[in-house]
Amino acid sequence: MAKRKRSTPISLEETLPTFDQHSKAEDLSTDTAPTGKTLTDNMGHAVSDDQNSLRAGSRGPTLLEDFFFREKMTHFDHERIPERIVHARGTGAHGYFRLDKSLEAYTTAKVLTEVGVETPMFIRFSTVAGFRGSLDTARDVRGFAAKFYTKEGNWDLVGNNIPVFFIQDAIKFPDLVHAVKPEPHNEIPQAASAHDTFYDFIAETPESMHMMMWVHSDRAIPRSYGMMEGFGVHTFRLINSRGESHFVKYHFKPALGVHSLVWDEAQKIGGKDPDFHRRDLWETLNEGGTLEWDFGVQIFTEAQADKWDFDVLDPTKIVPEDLVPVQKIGRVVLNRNVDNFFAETEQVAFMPTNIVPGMDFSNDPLLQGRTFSYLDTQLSRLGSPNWVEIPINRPLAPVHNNQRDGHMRQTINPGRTAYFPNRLAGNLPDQAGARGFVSYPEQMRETKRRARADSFSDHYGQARLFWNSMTPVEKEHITKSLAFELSMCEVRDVRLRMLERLEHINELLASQVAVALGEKPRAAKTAQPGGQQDSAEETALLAGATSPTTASGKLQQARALSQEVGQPKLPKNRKVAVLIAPGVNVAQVNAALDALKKAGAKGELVGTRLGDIDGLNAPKTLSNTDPVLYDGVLVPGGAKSVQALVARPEAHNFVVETYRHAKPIFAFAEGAELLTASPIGKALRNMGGKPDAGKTDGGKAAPVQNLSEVGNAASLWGNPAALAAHGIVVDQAGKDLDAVLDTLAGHRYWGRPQA
Ligand code: HDE
Repeated sequence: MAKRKRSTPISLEETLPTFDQHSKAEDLSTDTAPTGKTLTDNMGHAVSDDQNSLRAGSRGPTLLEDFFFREKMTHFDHERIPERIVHARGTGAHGYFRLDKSLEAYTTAKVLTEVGVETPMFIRFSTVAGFRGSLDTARDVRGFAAKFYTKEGNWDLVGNNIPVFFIQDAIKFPDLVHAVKPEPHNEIPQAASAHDTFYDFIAETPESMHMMMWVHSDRAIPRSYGMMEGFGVHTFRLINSRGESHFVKYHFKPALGVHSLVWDEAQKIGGKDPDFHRRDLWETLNEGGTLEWDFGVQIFTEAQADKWDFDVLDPTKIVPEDLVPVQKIGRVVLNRNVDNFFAETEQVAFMPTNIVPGMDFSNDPLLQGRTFSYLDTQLSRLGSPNWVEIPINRPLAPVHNNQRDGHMRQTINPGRTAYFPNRLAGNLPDQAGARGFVSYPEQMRETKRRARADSFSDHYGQARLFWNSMTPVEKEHITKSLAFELSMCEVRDVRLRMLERLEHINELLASQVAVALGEKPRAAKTAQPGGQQDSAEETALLAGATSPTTASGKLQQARALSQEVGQPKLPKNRKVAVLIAPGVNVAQVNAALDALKKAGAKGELVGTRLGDIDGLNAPKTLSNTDPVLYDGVLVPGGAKSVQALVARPEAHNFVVETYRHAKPIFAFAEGAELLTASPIGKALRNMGGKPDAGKTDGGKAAPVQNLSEVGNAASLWGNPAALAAHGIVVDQAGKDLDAVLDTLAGHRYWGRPQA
C-alpha cells in the first residue's frame, strides 16, 4: 500500500486512479507514528532516564525543573475525553463498500451509482445505555454507525440494529436517555434498562411499544456484530439527475444471518468476558476473517407512501418488506482492525448530516432533531471545531474553505484571503453550484405549530405485526424478557402500567408476563412460565397467540421480522470448545480442528491445565473460560482424558450449560462418557431410547475404570439419530465431521427435554 502524502490529496477530477478500498488506510498512514528506537519527549529531546524523576539528592524532593516528568504527567492527566452521552460502549473496524448495482435512476450520488468502486468505510458498533467500560452483552439496541469515505465527501449512515425507535420526536430524546441511564441518585443500574425510571417513562410513552417488542426480542442480545442487521431507521430521500425525489430506507443484511445469544448466556458473559463482542470482532479480523453484509435499499415514491395506513415519516414504523422488497445493491466488508483504539474508534465522530449530493433528509421529526445534535455533541466531546481534521474523521475528498483557526488547528492555510467573494484570490475556492449539494426543493405550505400529525397516532398496530410474525419460541423469549425486566422494577404501579400497555399488543403476552409478576392474568388460560428455561407448555400456548394489526399495510404478519425464519445458517465465525486432558485422542482433535477451520469456524482447546497436553497447546483451561463463551462443545475420545474430565465439575458444567442453552454438543468415542456422567445424563439416555442403560445419574458419576471397554457411552450410541434431532452428535467412531459442521450450522436446538 503506497503512502499518500497529505499535500497531494485526492483530486476532484473524474479520473481517480488511486481511489479504492485502501485509500483511507493510506490517508491514515500519513499520521501513523512508527515506533522509534530512542525514547524522546514531545519536543523530540532524547530522554536519558525514564525511571527516576529529578531529585535534590537521591532521597530529596523532586525538582520543579524536571520538565520531562511534568510533560509526561500533564499529558497523562489529560488523557480522557468525555465519553459519548449515548453509545459510549463500542468498537469499530475498517472495511469497504462495493457497489454492484447502480441506483442511477434514483440518485446522482457516486457512491450509489459507480458500479465496482470500493469506497473505504469505518463502522462503529455500540450499545446505547452503558458507560464506556460496560459489558458488551447488555440487552440493548446496538448502534450500527457507518462512515463511507466517498469521492464526494463523507457519508455517515448512523443507524441501529433495530429498524424503529422509541420516540417520534427528537425533543423527547433527553427524557428517554435520562430514564434509561443509571438512576441519578445512586447511579444504578449500569447498562441495563431493567429499572423503574425506564419503565415509568416507557409506560407513559405508548409510541415506544413497537420498539419494546424489538428490544425484548433476541435482536437485543446479538451473538456477534457480524450476525446483526443494520438499519438506517429513518426514511431518507434520493435525488436523481432530473431533480426527482424518491424515498429510501437503508438496510445491512448480514451474510451469516441474524443470530443471538440467549438471555441467561448474555448475563453470564457479562461477567465472564465483558469484551465478548469486541473480542469476537478483533479476533475474527486478526485471523484474516471478515464481517460482511449485503447493502440494500427499499425505494418508494411519496405517492406510494401516501396510500399506506402508516406514515413513513414516523420512525416508530417500518415499511414491511412485503410492501417494498429490499433490493441488494452491494457488499459491505469489514476486514481491518484499528491500529489505535483511541485515535480511531474513540475519536470517530458520526453525523447524520454527512450526506452527499444526490441524497437528502426527509421530514421525520426524529431525523430533523438529529441534524442538530451530532455536531453539537462532537464539539463538546472532541473539544474544538477542528475535530473534522482528526485523521479518522477527515474526508478523502479535498477540503477547501474559509474556515480558520480554533483550538488545535492542524491545517496550514497559506495566503491572505479567508473570505468569499475574494477578487484578490480570483474568487477561489469557488462555489460548485449544481455540482454541489443542493437541497430538494420540497414545497411547503404549513402552519407553524407544536403538534404531531394524526398519521403518527397508531402506537400498537406494528407492535402487533411484529408479535404476530414471531415463531412460538421467539414469542416466549419476548414474554420472558419483559417478565425479567419488569420484575426488576420495584414500584408495582410501574409494572401494572406496563402490563396495561402490553394488553393492547396481545392478551396472552400480557397474561404470561402478569403470571410471572404475580399479577392476575386477563387471559382465561395461561401456562406456568419456565423461568430462564424455555417451557414446552408456554411455547405451545403462545404458538396460537396473534392480534389483529393496523398501520401495517393490511398485513397480519410480515417477512424478515422473525430471526428464526429464512436466515442463513452457517458454521462460519462459530467457536467450539474442545475439552482435553492428557490421554486425549490427538488425531481426533486435530481432524476436528482442521474441519472447523476449513468451514471458517474455530475450535478452541480447553484443557484440564494450560499449555501443552500430549503435544496439543491448550490456550484455555476449564477454570479460565466458560461454556457461555462458545457455540458448542466437543468432547473427544481418549479413555484417560475423559476420565480426567469426568472428575472435574467444570467439565460437567460445559455439557450442562451447553445443553440448557440449546447449543450443539459433540462427543466422540469415549467422550460420550462425560455426557452420561453429567447431570444431563439421564435426559440423554431417555432421548437415546435407553433409559435404564446408564449406571450414573444426576451428577453422581461412578468412578470410571476402563472406559474403552465399559459403556455408559454405549447407552447413547444405540439411537444417535434421536439425539442428533436435538443437536447432539454422539459418534462412536469419532469421524463424522460433516455431522459436526451441519449441527454447528443449526446453532440452536430449541425444545430439548428439560434436565
Ligand atoms: Fe443518536 N446520538 N440520537 N440515534 N446515535 C449519538 O452522537 C441523538 C438516534 C446513533 O458510534 C450522539 O456522537 C438524538 C437514532 C448511533 O459514535 C448524540 C436522537 C439512531 C450513535 C446522539 C438520536 C441513533 C449515536 C452521542 C433523537 C438510529 C453512536 C455521541 C433524535 C437511527 C455513533 C455522538 C458512534 C450517537 C443524538 C436518536 C443512532 C448525542 C438527539 C434514531 C449509532 O449526538
